[in-house]
Amino acid sequence: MSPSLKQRVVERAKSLGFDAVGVARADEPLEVEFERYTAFVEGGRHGEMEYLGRDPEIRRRVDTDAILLGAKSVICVARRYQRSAEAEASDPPLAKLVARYARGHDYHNHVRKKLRLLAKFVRTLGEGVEARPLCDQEPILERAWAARAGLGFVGKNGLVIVPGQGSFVLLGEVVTTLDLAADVPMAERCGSCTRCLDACPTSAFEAPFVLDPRRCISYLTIEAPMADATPARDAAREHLFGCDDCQSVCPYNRAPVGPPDRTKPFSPLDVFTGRTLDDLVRLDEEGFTALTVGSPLKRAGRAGLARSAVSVALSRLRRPEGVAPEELVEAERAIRAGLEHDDADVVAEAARATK
Ligand code: B12
Ligand code: SF4
Ligand code: SF4
Repeated sequence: MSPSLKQRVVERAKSLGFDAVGVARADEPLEVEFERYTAFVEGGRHGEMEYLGRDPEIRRRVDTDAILLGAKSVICVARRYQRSAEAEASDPPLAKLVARYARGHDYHNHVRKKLRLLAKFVRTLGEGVEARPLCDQEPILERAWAARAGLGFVGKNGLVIVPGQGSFVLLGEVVTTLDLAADVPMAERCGSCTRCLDACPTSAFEAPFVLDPRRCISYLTIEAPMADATPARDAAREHLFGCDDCQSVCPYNRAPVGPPDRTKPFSPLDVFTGRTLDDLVRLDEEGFTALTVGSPLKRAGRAGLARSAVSVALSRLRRPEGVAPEELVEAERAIRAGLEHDDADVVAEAARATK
């Protein structure tokens, strides 16, 4: 164990643009966190996200050859993406219907590129040192490792909150055979606050810390846009892709934001400018590919994005209080486009407007 090696890792991570760094021991399996995961899957909460039920053992430990045999440390990093309120206020209206992390370029590419560079650096720190970068895709419990690495604490909304930075951060890891001094986990700091639980439009929290994704707008607009969940969809309102409501209200997200160039990759892509809901519903395959190239929105699929656009339109027409007249006109156009869509689920969603 060498604190100086760790210091070099932390400095390199920071110089690559990560906002927080922490280290957890990789050779101690997750225990209580793994039990929570098991309960989650046994309760069927993963819904259509079948991948979450696979490879449970990897979710318990990362020091086998499934991730990295002989791993000693998990270097956990966070990349903040919160932009200033002023910058967000001038986002195109369509972009404002998209979760903050997804308005710009697909963050996976950005964060993975930096993680690869960090792993490359870690390999230079000792003879035969191995290091593997991970981000989002691998079957590991990233929030549990980040919390163990003292990067932040898990809030009642389930998000890792980094004190001084907030929860609008993306997580990544470098798992390595290098033996680094581990950090100490942080105590939870929510206290008696329940703002996130109260703000959730679809009551997706079963209890503090425990989310049922099948009611979460993020799941219903990104992972399973064709899932049958009418009550939750009706409650979703102005959410086209993802949801930030349980983070927007969190007092930890009032921390001052950094200079705009730090969050440039998360500024809305040009494709949002001048586009409306009905434009999304009318996209053909070619148009969808052009719109979503390099964008996280691709994950919803063409019909999925159209269905969510129709759902937003439907909620505007059903509850027009506070909706601007031009937004109602836009909603009517989106419903008409939905009724002519080539996907039966999109047509069925639009047809609800006529009932
Ligand atoms: C599948 C997935 C989803 C699913 C399901 C989420 C879920 N809760 O399971 C859906 C689509 C709903 C989703 C939504 C979002 N996601 Co997501 N998602 C993932 C993914 C790929 C896997 C998560 C997973 O394994 N779930 C299974 C459950 C059991 O594990 P878990 O979510 O870590 O759950 C923990 C809690 O249940 C907690 N817990 C349960 N009971 C208790 C009790 C106590 C006392 C405590 C302390 C903790 C606790 O412990 C569990 C294990 O640590 C991860 C990446 C990864 N590989 O980890 C990203 C990830 C979690 N998502 C992320 C993001 C950004 C989001 C959204 C904000 C996106 C958006 N704006 O729409 C929302 C947030 C919703 C929310 N409130 O959690 C980030 C979170 C960053 C952060 N700061 O925490 C991650 C880490 C991706 C990344 N690399 O940055 N996501
Ligand atoms: S992301 Fe939205 S729907 Fe999901 S738990 Fe948070 S507030 Fe609820
Ligand atoms: S809103 Fe309150 S309860 Fe929810 S995560 Fe933030 S501090 Fe914790």
